Amino acid sequence: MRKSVYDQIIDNKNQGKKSVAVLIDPDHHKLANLEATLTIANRQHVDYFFVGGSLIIQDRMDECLRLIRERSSIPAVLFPGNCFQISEYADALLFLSLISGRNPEYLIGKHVEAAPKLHMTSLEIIPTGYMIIDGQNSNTAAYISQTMPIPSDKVEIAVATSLAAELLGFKLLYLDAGSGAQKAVNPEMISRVSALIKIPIITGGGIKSGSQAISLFKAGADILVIGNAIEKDPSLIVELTGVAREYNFANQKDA
Ligand code: 1GP
Repeated sequence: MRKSVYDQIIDNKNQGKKSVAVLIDPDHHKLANLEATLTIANRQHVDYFFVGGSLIIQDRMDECLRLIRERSSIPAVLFPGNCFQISEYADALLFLSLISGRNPEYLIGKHVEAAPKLHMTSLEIIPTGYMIIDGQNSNTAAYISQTMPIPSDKVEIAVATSLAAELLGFKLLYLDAGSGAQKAVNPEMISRVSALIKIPIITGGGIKSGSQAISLFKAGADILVIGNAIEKDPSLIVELTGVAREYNFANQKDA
């Protein structure tokens, strides 16, 4: 039997293994493009697909996930922008609480609305502390949630928020500069957070190159999420997974 997604993430963290997740926004992907991305992702052994978007307008979530299931054995993890983005065709769901903000709807309100439906699914639910970090351009998630991102130079706020998330029992932390961010999360912020917390760290938003990926891995990020740059050029998957493999080869320890 396949390990749960979270057990896999923890095993990887214990072994010092870094991972790459390809973000699929069902609104952005035409199915033909998605097939091309899946082919490269399979060949390059991408670790996860994250599926979701801050504002999905067309209802193509199930269609996308069915295609992923049909063509790939890579786990599909829902990264929902709202409580309608729930699908049985995924393996797991990041149950996101927007802890960088102070909007009760995104801290607990939407969760109460989604919980009865989630309870009836077989999805693996992973409670995740989600932080929006300023990525130097407008951020759809911040706009929709009516919250303010953490400024990118306020490392101490990100550290304190991360510590609170771990103490509250969140199982993952996600520091997100936002889809299409001009500036990815500062490696210095990741490094200060990862020095103090034990739960795995996901980061994404604005990652476009292997060199950025290396700095974020070195700083302590466990999973990098890349969406826009791969939508524009799916062959970037080769570079990013190559960087992760090299890093893992040089740094991996026994569990
Ligand atoms: C956004 O972290 C993800 O929530 C990915 O961002 O599309 O900029 O890679 P990009």
